[in-house]
Amino acid sequence: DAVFEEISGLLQKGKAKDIVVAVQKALDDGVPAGDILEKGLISGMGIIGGKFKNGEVFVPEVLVAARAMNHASVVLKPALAKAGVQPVGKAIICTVKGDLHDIGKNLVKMMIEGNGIEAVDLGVDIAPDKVVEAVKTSGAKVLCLSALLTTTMLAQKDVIDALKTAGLRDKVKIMVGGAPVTQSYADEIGADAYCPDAASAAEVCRSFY
Ligand code: B1M
Repeated sequence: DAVFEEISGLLQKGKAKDIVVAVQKALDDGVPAGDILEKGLISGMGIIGGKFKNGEVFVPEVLVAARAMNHASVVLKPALAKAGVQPVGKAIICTVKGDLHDIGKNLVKMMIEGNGIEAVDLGVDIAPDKVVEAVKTSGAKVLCLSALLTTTMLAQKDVIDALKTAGLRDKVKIMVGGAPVTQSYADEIGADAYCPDAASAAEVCRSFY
């Protein structure tokens, strides 16, 4: 589809201003927000990821693409959110210690908010003790942990262990996600759920309320 190819191309080139215009136009033309996200933005970011891996592009190109992604997401947010949903509760979300990737986390945040859950976003590179503190004080029933590196996915386990040590493991349902994470890894570290994408994360999160 030409519209998705255009959006994917603008993302790969990191054209933040142009992509905002293109995404808004697609929405105005009635293209579903979920399709713009999956077939345009996430698909474009996947292409950049492949080129990054092969050494065809470098960190600066990936950063401008990430910036374009964040700009485009802001335009999509109202369309992804279900109109007039009242918050039913809170969920904590963060990217784990050592990891700075925040695009997936931000998408999950947008989608859970769209499903009527208030997101307590701790940010990126969050140490286990910060998460423990948030579980203690926020009153959130769900905790979402994002990790994009094979090295930092191990920090998801550190968070679960820290919560056990603090006697708070049963206070929250723990959901894990991010590109290297799998169902079997989630089972191994004792998470309550693994979510491969933001849409399923929102569904699963909602099911805990
Ligand atoms: Co990085 N990076 N990066 N990077 N980067 C990857 C992850 C990599 C796979 C690229 C590659 O080599 N092909 C590779 C990891 C290799 C590995 O560990 N096996 C990698 C590397 C190596 C690195 C650095 C080490 C590079 C370096 O400096 N030499 C460095 C590490 C920095 C750090 O974190 N300490 C680094 C840096 C960066 C940038 C800063 C340049 C930038 C991040 C900018 C930002 O986030 N603000 C960046 C980017 C953009 C990527 C790629 C290209 C794209 C990631 C992304 O945003 N995808 C990525 C390659 C790739 O994934 N193909 C790559 C789009 C996003 C929507 O998908 O995050 O998977 P994703 O989220 C999905 C699902 O996973 C799920 O839902 C989302 C939407 O459907 N999900 C969850 C995510 N979190 C969830 C949490 C949940 C549930 C679902 O909770 C319940």
